[in-house]
Amino acid sequence: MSDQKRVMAIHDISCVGRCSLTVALPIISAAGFDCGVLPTAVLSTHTGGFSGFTYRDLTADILPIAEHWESLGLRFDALYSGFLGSFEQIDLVAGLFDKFKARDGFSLVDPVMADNGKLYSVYSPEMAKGMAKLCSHADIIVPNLTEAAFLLDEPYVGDIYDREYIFGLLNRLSALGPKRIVLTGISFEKGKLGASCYESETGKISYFALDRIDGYFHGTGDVFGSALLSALLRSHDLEKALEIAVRYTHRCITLTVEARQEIRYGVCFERAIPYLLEIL
Ligand code: PXL
Repeated sequence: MSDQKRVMAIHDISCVGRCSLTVALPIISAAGFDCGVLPTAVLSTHTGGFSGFTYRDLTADILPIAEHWESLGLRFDALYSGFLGSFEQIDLVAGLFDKFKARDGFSLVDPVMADNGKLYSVYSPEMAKGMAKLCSHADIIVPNLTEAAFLLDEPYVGDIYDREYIFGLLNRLSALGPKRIVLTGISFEKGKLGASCYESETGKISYFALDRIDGYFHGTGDVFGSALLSALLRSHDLEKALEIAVRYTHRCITLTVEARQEIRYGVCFERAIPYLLEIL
């Protein structure tokens, strides 16, 4: 057996716009892992900020692909899911976790479906219920505040919350099933932005934030998730992995602002990869 850890990234391919697989694959590969991909859909661009995008749902390919992997006896040290192409993929992806997770491996679900209080245009409220079911099969979940509200069928509170609310939210999310929860886009101090995490086994809650950079930056959830997963595979604990992911995401955003990139084309995560390798 190889001592190089193997990852399966289950996201869409948005051909242009730097999110999902065009972010996860390079980051996880650069971190030194063997990263396979299972595309859930192919879109000409992502759905945020572009109109007229094409959309090919790849649901029908998942089972045949999984059957072939099964014949190869494959197992993955981490399975990482994000944007799904259809409601039916929820059960299929849960099945992949059961079948292909290595003995000491983990599944990480980013329940990509919403931001800023709203579901993405391609998703229905049904999808939110389905995502909660997929999260119940996951070891780690990485929702933003909007997704957390949808997962729990609770109102979205916007920017108005305190530590107590976030700690309660972390607890209620872990009651869905996952042992480790990472909530992104959290701020407990004016002018800061970061993430908070909870581990049900120890009851430990952590928070790490850096200076907030004004604006909405596309694809940062995928940048964050890919860095977090890489840090966990490098055997950092959840608290340290969260800090690494916040630092890397922050650096990507800083470089994007400096490069005066058009926001809908995503963040310049490539230029911050040397920094990620330094802090990993
Ligand atoms: O980054 C999340 C994401 C992934 N895939 C597609 C998206 C989005 C967010 O808008 O549209 C297709």
